[in-house]
Formats: sequence, structure tokens, C-alpha cells
Amino acid sequence: MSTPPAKVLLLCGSESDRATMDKAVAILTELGITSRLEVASAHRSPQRVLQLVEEGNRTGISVFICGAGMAAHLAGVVAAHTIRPVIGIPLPGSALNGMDSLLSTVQMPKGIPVATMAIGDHGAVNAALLAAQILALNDPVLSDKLQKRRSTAS
Ligand code: RP5
Repeated sequence: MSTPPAKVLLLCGSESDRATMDKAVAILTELGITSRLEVASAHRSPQRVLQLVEEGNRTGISVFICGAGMAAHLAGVVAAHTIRPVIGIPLPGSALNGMDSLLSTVQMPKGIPVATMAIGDHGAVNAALLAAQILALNDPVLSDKLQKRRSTAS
């Protein structure tokens, strides 16, 4: 039996970002949403980023989630190459504790939107939940799961 194709593609700029991104993957998995996480940097491997977004557009990725730190251009670059929703997670760890990545991710010029979450782990969890909410618009079973999760959340 073949694995179902991923609905959400998660990208992060470095291996050092993986632990935070895994928090988003865990929520998607809990909700039964297929996903794939890849490390690709807007600065250090720009061609790989482009290739992954183009492949995602072709293979039916519905939502992109991008986490990056410092001068965090990853979400913006991904958004430049797709009209699917792009969710950005600003990551901490720099001398500026994520304020740099927050501003780099959120301050997109008009025409190329990125839905920017909170810095760090909270942002990762919310990125997964927002992706799920987008997918739930056309998926009543997922919508029920989200409703139940919200009503039992502490
Ligand atoms: C960004 O620079 C990455 O997203 C990471 O958060 C930050 C530091 O990267 P490493 O030096 O850990 O590879 O591109």
C-alpha cells in the first residue's frame, strides 16, 4: 500500500530548527493530516527551496509552513512561488531572541501574504492548527476533530 501524498509541506532553514518544527508535525499527525518536513534555507540553499515549492505546487500541497530564524526570509520566498496559503513561524535563538525573525517574516509587502505566527514553539503549534483549520473548510471530519480538540483544550 502506498503512502498518501502530503497535504502540508513544512520547511525550515536549518537542522537547528527541527525540534520546534517537530511540534507542528506532532499536531498535524495527531489530526491525521499527512505532512512532510524538509530543511532548506532561503539563503544557503535557495535552489532547493524553489525546487521543493514547485514540487509542492505540482503534487497538491495545500498549505506551506515555514520556520526560520535570524533574517528569516524563508516564508516570504516560498510565498513568492505559490498561491497556496503560507504560514510563517519566526524562530528564536539569535542575539535578538526572535524579534529579527518575527519582523522579517511578518513585514511582507502587499500582494504576497504570509500568515505569521508567534515566535517559537507556540507559533509552531498554532501554525499546525491554522493549517488544519484551512484544510477543515473542505473536510467535515477534520472540522469535528478540531472542534473536539478546542473544547477539551486546557
Ligand atoms: C536560519 O538561521 C535558520 O532558520 C536558523 O534558525 C538560523 C541559524 O541557522 P544555523 O546556524 O543553526 O544553521 O537560516
